[in-house]
Amino acid sequence: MLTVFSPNHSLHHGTELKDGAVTPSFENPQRAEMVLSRVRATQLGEIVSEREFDRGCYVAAHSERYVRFLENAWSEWEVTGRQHDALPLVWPVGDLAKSQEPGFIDGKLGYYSMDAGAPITAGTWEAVRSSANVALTAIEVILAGAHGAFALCRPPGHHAAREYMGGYCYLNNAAIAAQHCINQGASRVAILDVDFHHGNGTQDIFYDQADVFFASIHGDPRMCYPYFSGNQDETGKGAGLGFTANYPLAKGTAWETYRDALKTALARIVEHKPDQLIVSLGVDTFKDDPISHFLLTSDDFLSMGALIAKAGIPTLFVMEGGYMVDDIGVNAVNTLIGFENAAQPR
Ligand code: FKS
Ligand code: ZN
Repeated sequence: MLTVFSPNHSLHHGTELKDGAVTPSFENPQRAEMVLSRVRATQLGEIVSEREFDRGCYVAAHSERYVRFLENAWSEWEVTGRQHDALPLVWPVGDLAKSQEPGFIDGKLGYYSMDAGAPITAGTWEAVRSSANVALTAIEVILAGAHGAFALCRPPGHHAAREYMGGYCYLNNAAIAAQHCINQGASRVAILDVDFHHGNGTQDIFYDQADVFFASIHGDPRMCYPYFSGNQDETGKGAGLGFTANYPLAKGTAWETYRDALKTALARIVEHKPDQLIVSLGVDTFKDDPISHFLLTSDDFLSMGALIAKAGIPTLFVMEGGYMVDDIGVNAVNTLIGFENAAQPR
């Protein structure tokens, strides 16, 4: 299977608030390097760089003014004399949410975010743009006829909605790739999100669309981040009603229970008859993940890949979360190897 990777990911290395202090983010550059070296070590396949795409490909999944905010945020922050990471500290909620875009960067940061988990640094935009280009480059390989491909994206994307960032995410790489398929002529696409955290951003982007089916398996939002989305009764709205499916699972869930949810989700996906499947591949469902609460083992990821392959749909894997850095490479690549070994090449 082909892997697309960009060294530009390392331009982004942010901080987060943890236990009352500002510390280096769990979402660090080493994560992508560990996955890349495992791709090499297992000889998964060719590794290629991303190519450039039109900014219109990002605006297909996000609003124009949000993309403009991301492009300009660091320079607007820098002119205020601050050199540390730009983080929001105030958010519009309730009636305030209908407010207009503020003129000052501190206001814009809150206006375009869901939490303080997406720091903006000097290199963030370049890394974010490259990450989206990695996903777009890889989906074009699928559109050209490959049965599988791996977009080694960093930063991740599934918490980024049409008009906000959060949870380490800025542009929604999986959503941008899915909408690209539709814009290139696909009739239907499916996104399967197996990251431990609910893909609230992807859900938001496609909530009222019938052409992109979104299914997510994740920690129950009553107990787990992002807390405010991912319940079973969220199924879409308007034309998109019935085209979102959520499978919240309790903390402590291990493979047998997870596998049943995965089979159910995949059955729904097959029913949708998508031309392409995009998997938001977070491996923070691993038993030793420092910020998540499922109990999957490294071998379980092989089984996960095999089950996904059984759906028989051309599949793009897009890297999302996973914070046990020692095992992130094995777990991510096991999923891909499990898929490859079970897939029927076209
Ligand atoms: C729990 C604190 C939660 C934020 C977690 C963000 C998770 C991000 C992710 C992504 F794929 F986007 F990277 N902190 N103690 O893994 O979903
Ligand atoms: Zn996650």
